[in-house]
Amino acid sequence: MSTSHQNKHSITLDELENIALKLRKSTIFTSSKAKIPHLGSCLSCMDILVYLYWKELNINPQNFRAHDRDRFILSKGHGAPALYQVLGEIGFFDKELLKSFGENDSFFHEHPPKPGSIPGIEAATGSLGHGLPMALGMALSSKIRGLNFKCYALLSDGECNEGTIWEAAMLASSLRVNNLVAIIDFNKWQATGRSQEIMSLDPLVDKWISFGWQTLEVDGHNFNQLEQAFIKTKKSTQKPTVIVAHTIKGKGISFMEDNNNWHYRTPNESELEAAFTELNNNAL
Ligand SMILES: Cc1ncc(C[n+]2csc(CCOP(=O)(O)OP(=O)(O)O)c2C)c(N)n1
Repeated sequence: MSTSHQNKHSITLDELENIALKLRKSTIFTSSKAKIPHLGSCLSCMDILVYLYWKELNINPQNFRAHDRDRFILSKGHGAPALYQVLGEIGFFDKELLKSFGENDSFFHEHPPKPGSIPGIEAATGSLGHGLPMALGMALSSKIRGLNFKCYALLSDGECNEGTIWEAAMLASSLRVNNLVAIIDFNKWQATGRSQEIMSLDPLVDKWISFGWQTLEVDGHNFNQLEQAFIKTKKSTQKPTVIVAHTIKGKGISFMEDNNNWHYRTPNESELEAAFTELNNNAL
């Protein structure tokens, strides 16, 4: 079944599960082939990306420069291999192009390149801490120009150690930028260890509440909970919204789940086969 042209409202949550499964497979395959790291990070946020692109964002891949399109910024830019799969699957570009991922002269880099290089990429990210401030600027421009689009930024928990996140958080609430949504992929790991041990974010939910945001907490692998949360973002008349999404780094592959070695490792042939077998067995 082609997943690219289905009506947003007709697609079921079960279908989203199958899309996410398919894209987990292709992400693992391309990252292994290119030997590009951050698989654990990609699998952690895949369900959130699938929900956003198939159910939430008002972006037409056939008219991806429309002035009033919603903006999505992958602030955790190292999750780019997952985003590329999503953009290719939904029709922003020919998926065949993704075969060049990681090769010399490929458009598809380890992190999202400058806007304009790849359809659907709104911002060059990778240096953590900048996607939320950029999304805030875009959300303000939406209001100033009366265009009424929404802006979304997907952050990682380690990224919330950056001061720029909290500067943007303060400014967004003080300017009542209610068309801004941050989603935190809260997998409790960073590159080199547990977020709790490196620089604790506790109490993360209370921090965002005290910064004046509508703050929601969900299981980031549960499409039903994601749906309920995104419905609430539209009801906020004054505040920006943050969705703290509890996730599992490496989600979907038992030997990668909650194992931070997969921040930097890529699978060898037998691990790749084991990963595919597991994903095939989990198809609905
Ligand atoms: C400003 C900045 N410092 C350091 C890095 C190197 N780096 C890449 S990923 C990462 C941390 C990953 O942990 P987290 O941000 O929580 O994301 P996860 O992979 O767990 O989703 C770091 C420090 C970076 N990309 N940007």
